[in-house]
Amino acid sequence: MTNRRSFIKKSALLTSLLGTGSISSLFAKNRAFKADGNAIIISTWNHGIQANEAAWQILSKGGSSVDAVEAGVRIPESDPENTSVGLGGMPDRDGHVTLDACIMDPSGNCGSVAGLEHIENPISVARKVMDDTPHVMLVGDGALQFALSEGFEKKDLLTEKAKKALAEWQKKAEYSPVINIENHDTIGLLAQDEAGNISGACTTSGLAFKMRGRVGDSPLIGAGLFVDNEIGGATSTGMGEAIIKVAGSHTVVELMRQGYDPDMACKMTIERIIKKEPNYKNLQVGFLALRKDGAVGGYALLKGFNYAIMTSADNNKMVDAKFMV
Ligand code: SD4
Repeated sequence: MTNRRSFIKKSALLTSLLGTGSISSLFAKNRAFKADGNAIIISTWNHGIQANEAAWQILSKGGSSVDAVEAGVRIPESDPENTSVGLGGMPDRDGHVTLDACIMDPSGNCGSVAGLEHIENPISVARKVMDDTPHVMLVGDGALQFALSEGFEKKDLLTEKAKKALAEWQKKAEYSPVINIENHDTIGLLAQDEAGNISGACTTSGLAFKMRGRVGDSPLIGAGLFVDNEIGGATSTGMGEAIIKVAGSHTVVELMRQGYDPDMACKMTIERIIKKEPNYKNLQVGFLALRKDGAVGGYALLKGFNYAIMTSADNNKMVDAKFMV
């Protein structure tokens, strides 16, 4: 019996136990969204289009979802024009570009780095932490030391564009990290390979002009990313502090386990955030979810969140997420 069949069987059993309606009919409804084959990729924001293309290169050759998610998010990481991730990311308020990233594979293995400086592709360092150390997470100088020992090149990641933006911000230096739809574009990417296995990656430079040492949701397994290959995966973008409070991505996956479809699981997680954040109208949070049967969904707190879905070599498109407010 294939994993997919046994998953559907288990889920159907679970659903009948919970009395939440028919999960297999939900699957049937959403499956139409997928082209032939299992491979599917979803990722946050417009830069997801290029990231998906790179991930597709791996999947279309029969590669694994974990290789695909890593290859995908390396594209925006290496783009100096992209100011929220990797090279060209906005610095903290003292002028340091500090990067956060994590990766999770279908076996539940995970790797993460936080506050990593001078390395263009933190996702690949996170992958090395996962593959080559007994640990899940390395931070700051320790993460840099590890990266250098693995042969990663040390670089200055602060571009002229980011320097200018910092100088502009320093004129007032008002530290009020309210994130809105214009100024953030962390990439979270989920992929399912031809074998049906799901992995995820998430990478960011975090909030622009953040306090030195501040870490958001993106490198935290369960907050910025979570994958359970029996059920599906989820990833997030937006105000990390709000996402961490509800262990956002883990919550989305657990809601899918209970039988909610990906859109609804993301929406219900945002409802939890709203309950805990009196200031919710001034912050943006978006979730993406990919279920084991290939159904996908996304939901945001505010209008403006979009994501890229790729289901075949010639089907890679942007979708506007539904939103609460
Ligand atoms: C963070 N979630 O560090 C990230 C920010 C983000 O695009 O999504 N930026 O809180």
